[in-house]
Amino acid sequence: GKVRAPTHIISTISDDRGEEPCYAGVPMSSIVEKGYGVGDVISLLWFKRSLPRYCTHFIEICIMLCADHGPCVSGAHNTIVTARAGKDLVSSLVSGLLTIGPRFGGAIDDAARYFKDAYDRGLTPYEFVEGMKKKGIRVPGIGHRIKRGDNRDKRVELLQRFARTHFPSVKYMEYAVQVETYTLSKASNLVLNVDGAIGSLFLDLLAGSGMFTKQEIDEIVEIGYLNGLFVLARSIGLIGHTFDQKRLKQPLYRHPWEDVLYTK
Ligand code: Q5B
Repeated sequence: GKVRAPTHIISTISDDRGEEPCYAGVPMSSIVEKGYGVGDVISLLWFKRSLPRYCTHFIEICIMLCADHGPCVSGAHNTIVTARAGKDLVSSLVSGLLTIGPRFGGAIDDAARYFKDAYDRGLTPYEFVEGMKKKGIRVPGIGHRIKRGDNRDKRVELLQRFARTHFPSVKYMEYAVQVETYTLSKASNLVLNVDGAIGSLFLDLLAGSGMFTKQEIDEIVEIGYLNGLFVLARSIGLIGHTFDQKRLKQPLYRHPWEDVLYTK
């Protein structure tokens, strides 16, 4: 029989060889005719399956809520400075994206990892938080520069409200809320932030939807899919900031001397 020459690439998520492209086996015409949204496309290309509507709606809410958070956050600041240096769209976008990491926007995967491990091991919030402190690790998903116990993040409330209404179970989110109650008793800045809310709620989506095996959930958490939600979402805002600066014909940015402490 015919022997297939070894290939250099294996791909399992999309195929463009037929009459129309397919995402995880679903032809483009079905995606359009069935009125799929971006949440469905993410489900197909990231998770390789169609997810129930409440899950794709949740994904879309995450994207909308994280699309931008004003010009002062790290990502937007970098993008604005780069656009004002006369750089092109892609350069301005990636300079903002490169700030996404453990402190800014990129704590979703670690929040999911640590909340899952602590909940599954039955740790009390006290044992979890104090255990992290002993290891010198900040609790991912907790803490915010401007949000406080008496000035909560509306995005977190919106995500929680949606999940409480539509998810079969919100056990990981409720655990994260208990952790927040404990951390807020220590300091008012230690709120559950948007990364922590998405991280814990995505665990609930994975565990409660019945669409993933335990092994698949462990793999998703281990590989770290969830920061991708923030990266994708914030790209929308960073592109907007680039256009805004170009539209406003803003000159080269130079930071004011008065705002620098020059010291030896
Ligand atoms: N402390 C976020 O810190 C921030 C602690 C903690 C234990 C913690 C910090 C943190 C974990 C990473 C995380 C996502 C760096 C944040 C986001 C998207 C965004 C952004 C926007 C958007 C803020 C003061 C005292 C110190 C610390 C202690 C702080 N966090 N202890 N666990 N997690 N969080 N990142 O205000 O005793 O004085 O030494 O790393 O989840 O990025 O809008 O801006 O949409 O764009 O700089 O929302 O919380 O506070 O560093 O001065 O700490 O609190 O040890 O204690 P800050 P610091 P002490 S959402």
